[in-house]
Amino acid sequence: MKPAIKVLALSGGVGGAKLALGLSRLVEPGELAILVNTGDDFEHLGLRICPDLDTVLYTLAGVVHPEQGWGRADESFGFMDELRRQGGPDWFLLGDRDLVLHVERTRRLAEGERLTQIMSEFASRFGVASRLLPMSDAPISTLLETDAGALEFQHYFVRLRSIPKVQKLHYAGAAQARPTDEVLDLLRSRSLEAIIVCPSNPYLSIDPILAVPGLRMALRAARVPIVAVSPLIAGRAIKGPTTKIMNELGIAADALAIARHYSGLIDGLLVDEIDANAETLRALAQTGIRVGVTRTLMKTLDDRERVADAALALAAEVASARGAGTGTAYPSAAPIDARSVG
Ligand code: FO1
Repeated sequence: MKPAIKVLALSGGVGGAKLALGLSRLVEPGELAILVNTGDDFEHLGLRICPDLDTVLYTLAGVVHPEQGWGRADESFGFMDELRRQGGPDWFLLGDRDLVLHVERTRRLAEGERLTQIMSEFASRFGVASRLLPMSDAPISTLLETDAGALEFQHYFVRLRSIPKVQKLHYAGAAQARPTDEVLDLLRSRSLEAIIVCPSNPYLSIDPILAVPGLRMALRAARVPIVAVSPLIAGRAIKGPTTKIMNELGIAADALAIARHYSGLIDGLLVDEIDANAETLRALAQTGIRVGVTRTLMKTLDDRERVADAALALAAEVASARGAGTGTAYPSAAPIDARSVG
């Protein structure tokens, strides 16, 4: 029998995958599920590419490229070299080993298999005990309206290096999509104890998940603490265009804006110690959200475990403040360097 899931993480690609790895090391094998953004997915060279799912898979399997945070560490580029020689589109790098996942996924989708089943089998072949759950089996595409026109995410992010100015975002296909039975069953299960929103881009990685009809409500209806880890440190994101997009959308890039963005969804927000000044903490306390503080930069494996530990400790605090009493996901005391406020 499969172990019961205790913790569900909501994640995009690189940053989210790092925290998911930390979480996976703090719970028993098989007790973590990761609900992954598929708004970055696209068709390229006739293949279905799912970058965030593959990034989380490679990270948990220990085969991810350590500097890039996506793709595989042990990789060759014979396919790309030949594609370039033949004049094919070479702006999106596909390593030879990585390519196998895209080819297999495309073949199996064409045969009618669901993305959830395919990713579950990839995960078990990679020896990953955690459950990888796409946010939906239906295709959803994050579209950015920019000063260079409407762009699919990978064209904006990789081909145009996030240079165009973003005016608006939408998630094409979301209205027709639905959460999978696997996700709904998990959210109804009595074993679930905490939901952690990873420090992924709120607009590009977490909002597409929340745009799947019924999913936001199902997350709240699970009645377990929901804790987000702020993706910002001193008003900057570690990687990617989070602050650039916030500025372009006219939103101040700070922890308060993240708390407001997730208002109505989260019970707790974990912020970096650099952001834990009296003024910010006072403003955050007024939102009614419980606040935890730790160093949120995740360079080493220890960092990932520390941030995961602080997020679970904050969830446990929310649960005990609610009077839920027993059975928190992480019943230990708050970690040494995680203070909590409010
Ligand atoms: N990111 C890049 O910056 N350049 C690439 O050529 C690239 C290729 C790529 C191939 C497979 C894959 O799974 C991810 C890839 N990424 C690449 C990363 C991806 O664009 C982003 O990290 C995510 O979509 C954002 O979460």
